[in-house]
Amino acid sequence: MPESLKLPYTRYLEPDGALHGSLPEWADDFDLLIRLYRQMVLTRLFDQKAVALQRTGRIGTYAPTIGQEAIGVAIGALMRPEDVLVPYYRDTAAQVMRGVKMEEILLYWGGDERGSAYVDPAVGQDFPLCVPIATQALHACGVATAMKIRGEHRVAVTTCGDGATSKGDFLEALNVAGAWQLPVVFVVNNNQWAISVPRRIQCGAPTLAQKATGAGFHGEQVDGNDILAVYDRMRSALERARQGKGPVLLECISYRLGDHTTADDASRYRSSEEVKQAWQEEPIKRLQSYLAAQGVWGEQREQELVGECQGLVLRAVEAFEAAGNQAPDTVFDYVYAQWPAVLAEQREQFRERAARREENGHE
Ligand SMILES: Cc1ncc(C[n+]2csc(CCOP(=O)(O)OP(=O)(O)O)c2C)c(N)n1
Ligand SMILES: [Mg+2]
Repeated sequence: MPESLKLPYTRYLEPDGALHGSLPEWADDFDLLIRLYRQMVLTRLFDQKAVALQRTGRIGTYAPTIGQEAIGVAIGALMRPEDVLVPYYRDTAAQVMRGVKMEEILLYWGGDERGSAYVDPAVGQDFPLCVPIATQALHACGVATAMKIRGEHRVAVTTCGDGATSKGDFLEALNVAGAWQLPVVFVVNNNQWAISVPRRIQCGAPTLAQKATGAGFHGEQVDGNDILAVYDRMRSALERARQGKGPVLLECISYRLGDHTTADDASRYRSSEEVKQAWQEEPIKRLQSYLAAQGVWGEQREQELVGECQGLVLRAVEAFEAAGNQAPDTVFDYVYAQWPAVLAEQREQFRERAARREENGHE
């Protein structure tokens, strides 16, 4: 590989929690590390509950974040309230830390529009989830352009998967970000799979981070299962963008431990050995082992934490169930500020059909 394309790769913790080199100064703050650990545990417990709710028919399709908690937690911990998160569908951890309620996330995956109408003002100007792959990268550049024109010291952060980096939208976003030196951070969650397409055939480039080089700005790789590494590099990326020094692309190398979504069965296209191997690298156990070795974590604290987080998840489920169902025709409400006439007609037809179904005894 040409020297100019050799980009940094950062790891501080080995998979077993042992130190890999020396830690940056900020990592001496054990209260901070325990806060990060707590958020990863909360994210995983929420995730398990969400999958269980889908399996029992209480929400629709859900995209698990299992194995990728370090990435979302680092983003959520470091962004400032005035920054703008332009997320994709595997950003539960970051969204919750920004102020999105867990019950709102369940409402979203339950097909309820209230799941994208965040009630906590702390969420600020963050965007709702984006399902069309990579389109959010362009939205983030629009946001960052506005910030730059107004001379604000704010950053737009957008996330996507490894597969998304093959989309034209993503590459167009990188191009404009580099051309205009926008205050935007692209976080690529390289979990090795785009549904059933593995990273090795997704793209011919040795790294995804080097796509930034082609667009004229800084890219680097980080061990996405090592929250200390993600936190450190994200911190520096945000600082750089905030100071007007241009965009950054952070390729976080992780692994999708779960199915793509609850509608997928990953055992059809990847081996159980591969998944078993990936479990050895996962982020929660890694930080837990490190904290335990430092003497600041143990069984008692673990049990208390799990109990506390399970309580929070349970309360979110109760709030989700108490919200009740929205009228089915609310799907028409949020697409256009001014409705095209044809949609008004379709909504009327939809209502008539729903009323007929009800008369005939269907739900
Ligand atoms: C424009 C568009 N094309 C196709 C899809 C269907 N789709 C949903 S997720 C996905 C794979 C995305 O993989 P990746 O970017 O690696 O993210 P991951 O789900 O692995 O986090 C595809 C093709 C879509 N949502 N939008
Ligand atoms: Mg992927």
